[in-house]
Amino acid sequence: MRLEHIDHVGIAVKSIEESAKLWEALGFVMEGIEEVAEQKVKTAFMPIGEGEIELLEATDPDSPIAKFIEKKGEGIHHIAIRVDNIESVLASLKEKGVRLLDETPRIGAGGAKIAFIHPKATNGTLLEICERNENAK
Ligand code: CMX
Repeated sequence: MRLEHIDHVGIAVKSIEESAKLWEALGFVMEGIEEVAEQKVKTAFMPIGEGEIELLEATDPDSPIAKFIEKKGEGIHHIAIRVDNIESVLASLKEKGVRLLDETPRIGAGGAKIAFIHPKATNGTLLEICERNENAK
C-alpha cells in the first residue's frame, strides 16, 4: 500500500466555461469536459506536473457541488490523493475507525477508482483517495 502524490485538487465552480478563462490565462490546458452522471457533476481536468486541477460544476440542484456552493460559495472542494491500491487503503482506514463516505470504491472521472473520507474526520477538508489504471498519468 503506497501513497503516490496529490492526484488533483477539486474546485467547485458555478460555470466551468467561465472559470476556465482564468486558468487558461495562466497557461493551463483543459483536457475536455466529462460528465459523471452518478456524481451529478461535469468535470474538467487541467494537468500540472504530476497532478491536476479539477473544475467541478453541478448538473443538478441536488449535486454535492450545488450544495457546497450554496453553503460555502465557490472554492476548493476536495483534495485527492493517488494511491496504488485503494482497497487496502480503505481497509486500513476502516480498521482505524476513520469515518468513510465510501467503504468500497466507486468509479469517478476518467474511470478512476475513487472513495471519499468524511470532512468531519479530516479537519474540515474533504479527502478523496483514488487509484488509476495507468501509473503514469
Ligand atoms: N469540504 C469540507 N466540508 C464539507 C464539504 C466539503 N467539500 N461538503 C460538506 N462539508 C461539510 C458541511 O459544511 C457540513 O459541515 P457543518 O455540519 O459544520 O455545517 C458537513 O460537511 C456535513 O455536510 P452536510 O451539508 O450535512 O452534508 P451534505 O449533504 O452536503 O454532504 C458530503 C456532504 C461531504 C457528505 C457529500 O458532499 C459527499 O458525500 N461528498 C462526496 C462525493 C462528492 O463530493 N462528489 C463530487 C465530486 C465528484 C468527483 O470529483 O468526481
